[in-house]
Amino acid sequence: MSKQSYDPLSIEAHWQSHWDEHDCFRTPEDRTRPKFFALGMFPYPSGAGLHVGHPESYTALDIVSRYKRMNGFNVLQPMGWDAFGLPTERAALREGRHPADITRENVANFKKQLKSLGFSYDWSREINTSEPSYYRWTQWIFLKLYERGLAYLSEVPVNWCPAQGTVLANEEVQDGKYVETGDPVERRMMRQWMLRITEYAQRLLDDLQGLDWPEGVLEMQRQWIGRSDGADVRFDVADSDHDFTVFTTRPDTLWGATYCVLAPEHPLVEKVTAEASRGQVQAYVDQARNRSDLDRQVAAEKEKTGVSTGAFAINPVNGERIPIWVADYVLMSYGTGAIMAVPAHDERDNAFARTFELPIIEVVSGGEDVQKEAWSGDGVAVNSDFIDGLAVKEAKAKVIGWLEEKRLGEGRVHYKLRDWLFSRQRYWGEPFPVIHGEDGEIAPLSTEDLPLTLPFIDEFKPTETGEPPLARAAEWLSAQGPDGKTWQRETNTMPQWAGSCWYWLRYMDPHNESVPFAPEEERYWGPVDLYIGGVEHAVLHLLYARFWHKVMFDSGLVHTKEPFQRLFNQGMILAYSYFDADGRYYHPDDVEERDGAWFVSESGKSVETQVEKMSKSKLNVVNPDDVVDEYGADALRLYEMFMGPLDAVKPWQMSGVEGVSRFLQRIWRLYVEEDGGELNPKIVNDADCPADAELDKSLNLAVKAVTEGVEELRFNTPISRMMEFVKLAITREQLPRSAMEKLVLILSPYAPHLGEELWKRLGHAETLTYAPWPTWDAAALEEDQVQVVVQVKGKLRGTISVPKAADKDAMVAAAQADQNVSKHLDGKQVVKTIVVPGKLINFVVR
Ligand code: ANZ
Repeated sequence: MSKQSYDPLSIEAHWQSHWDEHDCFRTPEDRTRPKFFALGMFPYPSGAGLHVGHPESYTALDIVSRYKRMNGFNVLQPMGWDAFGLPTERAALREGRHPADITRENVANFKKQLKSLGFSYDWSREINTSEPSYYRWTQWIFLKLYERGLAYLSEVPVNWCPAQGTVLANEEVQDGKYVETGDPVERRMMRQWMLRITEYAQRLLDDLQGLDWPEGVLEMQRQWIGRSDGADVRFDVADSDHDFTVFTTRPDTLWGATYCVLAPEHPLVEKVTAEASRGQVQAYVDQARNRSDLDRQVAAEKEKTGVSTGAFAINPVNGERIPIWVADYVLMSYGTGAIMAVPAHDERDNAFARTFELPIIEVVSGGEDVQKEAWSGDGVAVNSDFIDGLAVKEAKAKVIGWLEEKRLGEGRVHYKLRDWLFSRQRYWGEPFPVIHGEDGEIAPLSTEDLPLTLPFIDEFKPTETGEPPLARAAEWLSAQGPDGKTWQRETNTMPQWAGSCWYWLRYMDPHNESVPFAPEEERYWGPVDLYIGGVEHAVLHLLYARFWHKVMFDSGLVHTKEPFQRLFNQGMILAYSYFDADGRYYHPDDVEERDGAWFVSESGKSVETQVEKMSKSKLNVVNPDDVVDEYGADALRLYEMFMGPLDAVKPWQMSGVEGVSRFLQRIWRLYVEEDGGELNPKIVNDADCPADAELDKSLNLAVKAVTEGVEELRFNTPISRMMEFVKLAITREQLPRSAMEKLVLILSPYAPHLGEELWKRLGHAETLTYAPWPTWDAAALEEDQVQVVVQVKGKLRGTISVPKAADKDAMVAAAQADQNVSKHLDGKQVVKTIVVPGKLINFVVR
C-alpha cells in the first residue's frame, strides 16, 4: 500500500455519516446521571448563510459538550432556527417569493453547513420558531401573560415609518430617520400590545446576583433596568389650582432648584402656559413631538433648547417662585415627566441655565465654581436651612422624612425600564391569539384553538390605509366572537424576540403535543448550564428571555428563577481589508506583500491594510464553506479556537488556518504508517517502551491544560500544549500506546473527525464519544528544573534553568554557556565565583 496522506474531506464525510447512522449524539433518556445542557444562541437563517462567527461559539460549546459526555454527563446540545423576522420578509418582497419558502431554503443551507462542521447536536430535537408546532406554544405562553394581566393594549407614542409601514424601536431612529434606509419617521399614537416587563424590574435586577455571567453583561442589564432611588416632590403652580410632581434623585438640593421643566408632552403644559407664551410654546412642542426619546437625548447633549411657559411654581421648601419651562431634555417616559432643575449640581441643568441665563445657587459644598460647571460630587449642604452641614446621604434622608411628614412628597424608586412594545405591523411573525369585538372588547382564543396559523398571503406590503399586511387576509380576519357576532382577528404580529423567549425549554421536550414541555423534563434539564452567544444580545434578548422565564416560574411551569446559569460571550472575528488611496477595496486574493508593504498584484498599485469588521462591501468576508473545502472542518474548528481567547476580538488570518492544518497533518503522520499497516509501528505497548520522563511530562501538561481549559472556557493555550507534545513525540523512536491514546482523546473535542479516525486505527471498535476522559498524573508535573540568576560583577546578565540536583560545577558551566553571560565574561579575568545553590551565581571579574 502506498503512503497514506491525511485527507480531511473523506475522513470528515465518513465520520459525519457514521455519527448520523449510529445516532451517536442522541440525548440520553436515563435520569441517573448528572445532566449538562449546552446552548448556543440559535441562528437567524439569513440568506447569507453561516459566517465564521457562528462556528466560533458553536465549536467552543461543542468542545464542552463532547468533554462532558466523556466525563459521564447526560448532555443536551440541540440546534434550531430563529426563523421569523424582518430580513426574510424583505427578501420575500424583493424577490417576489414567499417568506416560508425562503426560510425553508435558508434553513436547509444552514443545516448542511453546520453538519459539515461536525457539531455533536441532537438533530432529533431541531426546532423552528416559524413552524405552527412551535409557535402554537409561543401563542400559548402569550395567553398566560394575558391571563396574568401582563399583556395589554395601549395607545402609545410610537416611531412610525410610513415608507416601511411599521413602527420602529427607539434604537432604530436617528435624526428623525430610520437608520437602515433613511426614511423619515414620525411620532404617532397607536394602539399596540404591550408587555408589563416593568412589573418584574426589581426581580430582574435582584436575580442577576448569583449568575455566572460576564461582569460587562450584568452591568448592561443593571443599566438598562436603571433603578434610581430618590423622591417624588409636589410643586404647586403659582396663582392656580394646578400642581405637578417631579422625580429627583437629589431631594437634598431642593434649595438650589431655580426653575422647573415639563416635558413637551406633559399634560400640564397646555394648562399653565401664559397667554403671551402660547404661540412659542406650541411651536416648540410640535417640533419635539416628532422626535424619538433617544434622538432627543442625543441632541440635548449638544445643545439645550427650550421655552418658558410664563408660569411659576412654588418651591415647597422655601416658598420661592421659580419659572416653569418646557424643554425636550426632559422625557415624558421617565419618572414623572417633570423635573426641578438644580443648575449648580446637575450638568444638564447647568448648561441650560447658562444658555438661558437662569440663576445658579450652590447648595452642596466642594465645587470649584458652580456658575461655570456643575458640582455633582459629595459635600455638605449649604444655603439649605435645616439640613446645612449634613453630608449628601444624611441630607437626602432628612429631606425625604420632612417631605413625607408635610405630605409634600415621598421617597420613590423609578426604573429606566419601560414596558415592552410587543406588536409589529409585519407578516412574518406569530399571529396574536386574540379577537377583537366591534366595541373594542378583546377575547383570547382558547388553548384548543391553537395554533392560530399564519394565513397564506402573497403580498407583504402594508395596505393602502397603512394597515399591516395581515389585513389582506380577508377570510382569515373574521372569526366568530363569544357573542355569536363576527369579530376581527389581530393584524399585528409578535416581534422577532418572541420565539427566542422560551426556545431552550422546547428543546427539552420538542415533540410534545399537549404541553410546551413536560414538567419532569424541565425539572431534569433546567436551567441551561452554559449559554454562549454574541455580546449584541447582552441586553434585549437576555432581558426578555429572563422576563418570560420568571412569568413561567410564577405560573409554576419552570422550577428555576433564572434560565441561564452560566453565560459567555464570544468575541467578534474581524478581518484584514485592503484598500487604495481612492478608498477602493480589494479581495485578499488580489493583493500581495512585498517587503512589508501591500500591492495590487495586477497593477502594482499600493494598498493599505486595516483590521475591520467583515462586510460584503469591503470584500473581506470569510466564508466557512471555503475554509472547510480547502482545509477541512477540523482545521477550521481548531483554528477558531487557536486564534485567541474566546471572548477576545481578533482578526482572521488564513496563514493561521494553514498552520493548524499542518499541525493536524503532523499528528496524522505520527499515528498512521507511511506504507503498509494501519498504525505507525513506533507506537508500542507501554511495557515495550523505555521510560521517557520528558515525553510523559509533556503529555500530562497537555491533558491538564485541555481539561482545565474546558472548565474555564480557555481553548487557545491548551492547543499549544498539544503542539508541544506532538513536536516532542516526533523525535522519538518509540511511543507508548497509552500516551498516544490520551492525546487522541484530548484532541477529539477540538478535531472530532481526526480523533475518531485515529481512535479506530488504535484498534477501538466503538466511537470515542463516550470513552472516559483521561486524567493527568500530578507527580509527573513536579518541577525538576530551577531558575538561577546569573550576575557579572553584581549586574544581572541572564537567568538559566538547571536541574534541581545540579552541583556547583554544573551550575557554573551552564552559566558560562549562556550567550549573554559569556559575552560579559569575554576577555575578563574571573577573580571569584559566588554560588548560592538553586538561586544565584555571581562572577566577580577584573
Ligand atoms: C434634581 C437634581 C439635582 C437631579 C442634581 C440630579 C442632580 P437618574 O439618576 O438617571 O434616574 N430627571 C428626572 N426625570 C427626568 C426626565 N423625565 N427627563 C430627564 N431628566 C429627568 O436621573 C434622575 C435625575 O434626572 C433626577 O434628579 C432629575 O434631576 C432628572 F444635583 O433632580 B434630578
